[in-house]
Amino acid sequence: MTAALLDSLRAIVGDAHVLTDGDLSAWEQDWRKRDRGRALAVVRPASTEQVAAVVKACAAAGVSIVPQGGNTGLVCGSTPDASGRQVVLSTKRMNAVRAIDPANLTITVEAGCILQSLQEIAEKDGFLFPLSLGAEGSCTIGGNLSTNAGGTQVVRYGNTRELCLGLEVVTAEGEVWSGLTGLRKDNTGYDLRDLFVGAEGTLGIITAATMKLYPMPAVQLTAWAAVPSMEHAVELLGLAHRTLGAGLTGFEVMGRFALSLVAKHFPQQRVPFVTAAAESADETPWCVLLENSDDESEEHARSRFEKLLEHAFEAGCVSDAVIAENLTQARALWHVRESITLAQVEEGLNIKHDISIPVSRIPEFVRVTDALLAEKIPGVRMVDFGHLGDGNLHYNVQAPAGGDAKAFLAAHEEEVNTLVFDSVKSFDGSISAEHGVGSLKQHKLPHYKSPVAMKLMRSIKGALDPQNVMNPGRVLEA
Ligand code: FAD
Ligand code: 2HG
Ligand code: ZN
Repeated sequence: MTAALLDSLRAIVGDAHVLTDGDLSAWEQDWRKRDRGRALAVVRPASTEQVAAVVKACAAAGVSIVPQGGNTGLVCGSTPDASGRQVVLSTKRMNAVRAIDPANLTITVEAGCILQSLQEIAEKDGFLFPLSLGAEGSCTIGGNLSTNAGGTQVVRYGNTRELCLGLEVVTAEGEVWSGLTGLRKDNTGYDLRDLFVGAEGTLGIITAATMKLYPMPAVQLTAWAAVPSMEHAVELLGLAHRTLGAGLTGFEVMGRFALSLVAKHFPQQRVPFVTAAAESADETPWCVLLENSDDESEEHARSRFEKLLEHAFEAGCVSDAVIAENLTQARALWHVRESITLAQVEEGLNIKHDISIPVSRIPEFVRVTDALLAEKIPGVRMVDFGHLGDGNLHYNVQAPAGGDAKAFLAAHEEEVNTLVFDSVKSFDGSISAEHGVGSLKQHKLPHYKSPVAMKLMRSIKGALDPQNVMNPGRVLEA
């Protein structure tokens, strides 16, 4: 049976694109190296028709499929399980731009298009594609859509879902749904597009998408501010909304310890207001990175930014600040922010919580949850940072200094997760703001979503994928 399936797959995509031997770790191992599965084969189709044929062949053989884009997901959703019975379907060869419609402000691309390529193609035509995240050099638009990725410009442009107008999808039965309409208005029944966005490959395979473009702002300025407390960071956010209006396109918060890890592991980077030791009480507990996009001129943008920071100093919610003088400085500041995840990798295994809470309640959440954790596991180190403008914190827990991180995770991961997620629930938050559920959190979901929500989700899965071919064990239990 397996040999017959492999023969069919080779006939569909060509021998060279069905990988079964050699080092398959790039497809079998997740980005954080938390999970190493084993694939029956890695299949690399080049067209929607090939994807449909692969799905039909796998479904007929009773073999499940794990769709994979850039494999940068952080919740173990894009790698196979250990059974050796799953096919990884990589979309990487499907990366063409199908169309740009400048009047409609849309671009239609295939699912395997790398996010950074999409940004660059849009920019060449004078447009902005505003999705932006640390993994943009390797993640794909299909993966972004399937996780409904967030990133650093959500405060102005929304998540990937808000940027998507249409999809082409291969269903779990191997049929092609062509929904690449590019329409901004279409009230003709259930929104199929929105079912597939954020489904993490459990309902079908996204093969192409029509995405929104925006006019490129005349100028983008970046500022970095030291703030005395999380309360002050929230106050600064309110001021920024009022002063910059729609010009506020980024508002990131970073804790002192998170930044100290960047200073420690990447000493060539200059981290404003924080040192690698991060021990001095003189060092700011939090920093904020702000981005101001302006359609008039640099002068206009700068004067609005200065006005905002002046008000913030007067109100006591900023203790120090710098505005980047040029693009190189702005990029260096963003690079520090985007390096926190990598600095955490250097520091050792950690427990990630990608949570959202109403912005107004974040300071209290951090205070209460920090205290609960410190009481339960003395010495744990909090790596807090994230998209404060969206109420999204990466509330990550690093093992106590000098300890064995692997042993720490084995002993404490489940209790730390339960403590943090219970606290999130008590603040009316979500246990996954932007990374998704994958296989890492699927067992937690029924505890934090209502029974009715879980029943509806299972009904949708059952209706669209009755054979459970698509990414089983992700989002919902297998
Ligand atoms: P993959 O990892 O390959 O897959 C992710 C999920 O989507 C899997 O469940 C997979 O089965 C499914 N999938 C992939 N392609 C398809 C398809 N064509 N059809 C159906 N299902 C599919 N995420 C954020 O939201 N915001 C951030 O700021 C952010 N920053 C990051 C920074 C770093 C350094 C890293 C490593 C990750 C970051 N991420 C962030 C997480 C990750 O980059 C995103 O989840 C991204 O959207 C995943 O895209 P991908 O192509 O790598 O998808
Ligand atoms: C980010 O915002 C990403 O940089 C990754 O979502 C978060 O590493 C993390 O926990
Ligand atoms: Zn994030």
